[in-house]
Amino acid sequence: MRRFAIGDVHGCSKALRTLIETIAPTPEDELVFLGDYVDRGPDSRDVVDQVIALQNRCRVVTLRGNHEIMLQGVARGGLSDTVWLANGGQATVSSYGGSLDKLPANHHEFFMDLLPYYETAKHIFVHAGYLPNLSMPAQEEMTLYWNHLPTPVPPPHQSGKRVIVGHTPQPDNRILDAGHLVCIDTYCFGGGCLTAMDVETGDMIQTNRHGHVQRPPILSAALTAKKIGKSITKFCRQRFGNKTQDLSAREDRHHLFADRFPSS
Ligand SMILES: [Mn+2]
Repeated sequence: MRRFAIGDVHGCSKALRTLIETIAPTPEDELVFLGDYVDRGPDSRDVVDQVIALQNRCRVVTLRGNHEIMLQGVARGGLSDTVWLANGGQATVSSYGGSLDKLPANHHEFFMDLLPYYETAKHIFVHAGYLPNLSMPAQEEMTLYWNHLPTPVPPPHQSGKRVIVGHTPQPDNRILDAGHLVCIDTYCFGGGCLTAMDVETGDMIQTNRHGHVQRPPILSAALTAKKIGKSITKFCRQRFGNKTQDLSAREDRHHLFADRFPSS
């Protein structure tokens, strides 16, 4: 059994489709979604459809993000939609054909059933963050859903469990890994990528909003270094090829030395 945490999808349905295909979950695997399925990206409706369909394929844990709170506040709570529409909600409304009245019943159920956090023996999964000295049931809504991670990040949670969060966008497709706290929101809708992390092995799968698999940053950095190394080697061979060989010959080295420091 593998357990993956999946960061903020934000309507990036192509990224999610490729991510799920790449994970290729079996019925024993567990996928924990950290919330913010909707808003900003192009197809929130399709994202929700995909997550619902996934429930027939493997174990799926779906957490609530602040964007689902805003959507539900508007769709069911009678709240004004002004703030939400300006914060990515317009894209969601468009994906539902121009009105939240067109939300299917199973989508309403999906949003109703989202969890505030999820705890396993070794991990806590939550959308935004935690206060270290409070048990998870005692956490406040602002902490669970809304506040970005402070700098420096909070100390370990009192349970000693590693906490996996989304919500605070991380630049350059790199997750934030403080050991006791990991943030895997890698800003998919804004040009970054969607991250899935196997919480046992640390293995990561990343896809961009066009649905392409991204190379993990460490690997691509290594490849870049290799490329640069190769081109430097090639340049040196072309420019200094023979001389380099000459220098390694003992006599010539002696000769060179003699030129620089004339004995007379
Ligand atoms: Mn969020």
